[in-house]
Amino acid sequence: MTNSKRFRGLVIGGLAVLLVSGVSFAHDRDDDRWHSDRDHHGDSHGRGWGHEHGHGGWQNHDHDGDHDHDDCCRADADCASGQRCDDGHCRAECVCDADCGRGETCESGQCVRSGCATDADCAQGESCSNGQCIHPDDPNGSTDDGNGQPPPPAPQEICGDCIDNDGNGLTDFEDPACCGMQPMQIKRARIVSRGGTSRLRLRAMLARKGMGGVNPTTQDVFLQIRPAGGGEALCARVPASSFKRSRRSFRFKNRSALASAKGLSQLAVKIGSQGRVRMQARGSKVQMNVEPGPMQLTVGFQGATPAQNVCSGTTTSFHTIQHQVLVAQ
Ligand SMILES: [Ca+2]
Ligand SMILES: [Ca+2]
Repeated sequence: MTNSKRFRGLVIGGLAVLLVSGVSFAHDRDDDRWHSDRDHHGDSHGRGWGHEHGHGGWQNHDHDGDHDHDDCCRADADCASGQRCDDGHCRAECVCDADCGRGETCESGQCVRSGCATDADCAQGESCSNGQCIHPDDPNGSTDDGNGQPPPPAPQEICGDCIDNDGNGLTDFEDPACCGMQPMQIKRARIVSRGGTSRLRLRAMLARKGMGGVNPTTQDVFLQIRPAGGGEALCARVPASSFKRSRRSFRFKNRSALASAKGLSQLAVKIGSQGRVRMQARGSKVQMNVEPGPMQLTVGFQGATPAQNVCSGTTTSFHTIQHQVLVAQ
């Protein structure tokens, strides 16, 4: 082959390569444009509201026709926990503390109640104490009731109203909130049921010593009886003004049908040496009705303050000795 023929051959070969490459480039451009159009088509519909394939929701469509969930939403309920629907998209509740309310910080995308450094960190009406926002009506710093109001204070036992105020099952002088209990020793106890009332005879040693400070002419005296674990059967109050004193003996006689005595006709207290105290109580129509079984008996002397209350009590079992007649064992 001559050099001129070899040169023509090379030129023709080069042109052929260029032609083939040009076709390939043109096809690639079309292909790119097709992909671009398809991507644009899919994106523009996938993020719309219900124009694709009749879907009315928040599904995205990729070029393979698959339906994938994205973060679009109409309401907070469409979003994952801890997110909220903001302008059609699920977003974290917060990004920084500034997105949260007063007294809250942003933690892991959620606003949480935080401690405080100054009163300015707390809600209106609260103050910052020991790093916690507290309400003036809630000095212990307990949380509010969810409505911005402090919870009501826990009920306290009121001694001497014959009500279990704090709901712990113990009324007045039965309740340790009113006074400590001296051990009572029953000498005689007899209860005869008479329908709605009972005949009562009771003699007891309230204390063998150390109780000599009681004074029924300055302290109201209470006699309480309740079945163990049950409701109050009797809560009788004899006011201090109803007692008469004779040396170291104090006696009440219910001549005026004193209502608070609940049918007790007599109640006597005698103080012996070394603070020994004995008590008797009786009544023919005492306003109580009890069944056989263990019963708690309590006698309370109400002082000017709860700290000055003095109590004696015991739990003893009553059994039937004859029809409607109960005695302590
Ligand atoms: Ca009470
Ligand atoms: Ca109570």
